[in-house]
Amino acid sequence: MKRRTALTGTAALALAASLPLPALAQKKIVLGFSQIGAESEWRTANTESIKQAAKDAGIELKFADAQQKQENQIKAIRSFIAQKVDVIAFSPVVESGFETVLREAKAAKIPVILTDRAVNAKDDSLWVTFMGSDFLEEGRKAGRWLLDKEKNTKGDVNIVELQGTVGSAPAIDRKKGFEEIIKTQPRFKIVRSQTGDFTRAKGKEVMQAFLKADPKKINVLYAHNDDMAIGAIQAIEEAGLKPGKDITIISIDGVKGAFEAMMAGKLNVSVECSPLLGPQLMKAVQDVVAGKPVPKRIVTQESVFPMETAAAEFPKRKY
Ligand code: GYE
Repeated sequence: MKRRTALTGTAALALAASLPLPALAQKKIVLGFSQIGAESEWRTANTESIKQAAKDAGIELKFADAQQKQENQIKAIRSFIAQKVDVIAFSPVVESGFETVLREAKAAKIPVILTDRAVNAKDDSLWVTFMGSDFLEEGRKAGRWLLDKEKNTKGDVNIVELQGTVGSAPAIDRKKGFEEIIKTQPRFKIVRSQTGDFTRAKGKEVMQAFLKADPKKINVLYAHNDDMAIGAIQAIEEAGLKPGKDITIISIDGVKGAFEAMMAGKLNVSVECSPLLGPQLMKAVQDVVAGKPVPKRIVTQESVFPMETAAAEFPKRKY
């Protein structure tokens, strides 16, 4: 017993001696992060992941919530530049209009990391890396699931679409990817398409309007995220219809709320989009500060969860 303790003590001393002193004395990395807002369950999980990962990595996080407004994000980025943070990261609410402020960060020699959503600026030297999902592929997965589900049916399939925030990368690409697949079979028709801004409240409101306009014709709802689908489910029930049966519902994210809806038989499928970007963001921040190379694009790996798999998957879900 005694001998073991002694050995452990020696080992501990040796370990302490081998630690490079400058590493202990190094100052904390400061990361400025501009978050979009708190519009969805996805976003809340993303914020938690980033805050927790910063804590775990010993990185000082300056967190700013833009409340879904681009002007607030631009202000936050300018303030991070003024504070001379080590790295700036942000999730751009929309794709366009960030060049000027990105150039300001570059001029101040502060590296920028894009997380979750992309920008459409031509000059890709304005950011070090972009980490997040492949939204185009998510849209395709949604489309493929629907084509497969309807493979033995005949006649028109009328689809209504709830789009995400206008001008945002996920809204643009999830629409494009879905359309790319369904247009291979002309009987699949998007009869109405409108933004629900990624929120439950807006999803419900727009679905109510869709139902009023065409009460009998809607076969499928394609929602760009789970929250809008959940809002729409309420509207469908209030209209006296059965969500998941009278109207097939497809959405994206795979948050817990979607799993609950699937287990209740009200949502048919959710295409996974992981918000747990915190750990890989902190790793990239550390690498960038250490001058190590980071890949220009880091893609999140994701699955598709049909209703039938929900009960088995639910206990494993982390967001
Ligand atoms: O799907 C949605 C959120 O940018 C991937 O934003 C994200 C999307 C996510 O509000 O729920």
